[in-house]
Amino acid sequence: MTSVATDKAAAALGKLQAANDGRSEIEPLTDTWPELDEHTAYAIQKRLVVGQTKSEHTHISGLKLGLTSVAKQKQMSVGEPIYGLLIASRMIGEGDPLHVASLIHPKAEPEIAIVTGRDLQGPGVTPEHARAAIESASCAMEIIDSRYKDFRFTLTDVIADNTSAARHTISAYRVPVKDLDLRTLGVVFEKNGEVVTTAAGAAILGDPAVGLAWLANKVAEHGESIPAGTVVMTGALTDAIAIAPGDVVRVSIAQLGSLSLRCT
Ligand code: OOG
Ligand code: MG
Repeated sequence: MTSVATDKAAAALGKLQAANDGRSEIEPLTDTWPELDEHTAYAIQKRLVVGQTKSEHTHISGLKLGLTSVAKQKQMSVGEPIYGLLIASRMIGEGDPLHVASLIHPKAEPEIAIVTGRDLQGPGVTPEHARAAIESASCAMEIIDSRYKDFRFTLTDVIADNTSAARHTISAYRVPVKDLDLRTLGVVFEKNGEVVTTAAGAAILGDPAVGLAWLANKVAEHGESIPAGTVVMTGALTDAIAIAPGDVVRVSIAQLGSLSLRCT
């Protein structure tokens, strides 16, 4: 990074942190910094999250994929996957409510979370390697909350904003994937007892294992690997839906069970 880019990155970090702390929206970084590149955006993301984990005395608890389904890529007008970092203190325990006023404009999305059982070191990780590295899968939900006004962003904006990550909840029921084909698991997403969207595991790049392989190869570009035992949220299977106090959202996934979240 040149010193000008370093200054811009520091300013961007400050803006994102303030938006997060003050629950206030900002304009996309690229409105005034169109040359923000992917590498710099991931560097900003890392610094943002490390700063947050230090100040909140917590730690990074896993990885998340984003924009891995056609539904999400279309909804957000960004045509490629991204990854972000999960923060332990942002996890909502099963059955605990989400306090909507703690966020800016939250949306809920149904996901499959996996836990790896082997180390994955890119480059060159294939979907077959990744599939063999998935130990278990669980029903999960992510609450995204872009710090950008109206969720308007480009690829690099959303990467810098830790891919809109806000809260996540993962069922404690972990199903071994040995005899499971994640592609064919049916998904039903409900709000207040009505079905809003449906999908199948294959919505994630054809197979969540393809998403995991993409992730292993992508983090390798930043000198990182995925150690055994890593929790990975594999990305929204359908469009995200806005939530408000009083809403109850529920994800049900064949073989993996279901998970509800009450919004207060
Ligand atoms: C970006 C985050 C996308 C997913 O699962 O696709 C994401 C956004 O839509 O704001 O987490
Ligand atoms: Mg997500």
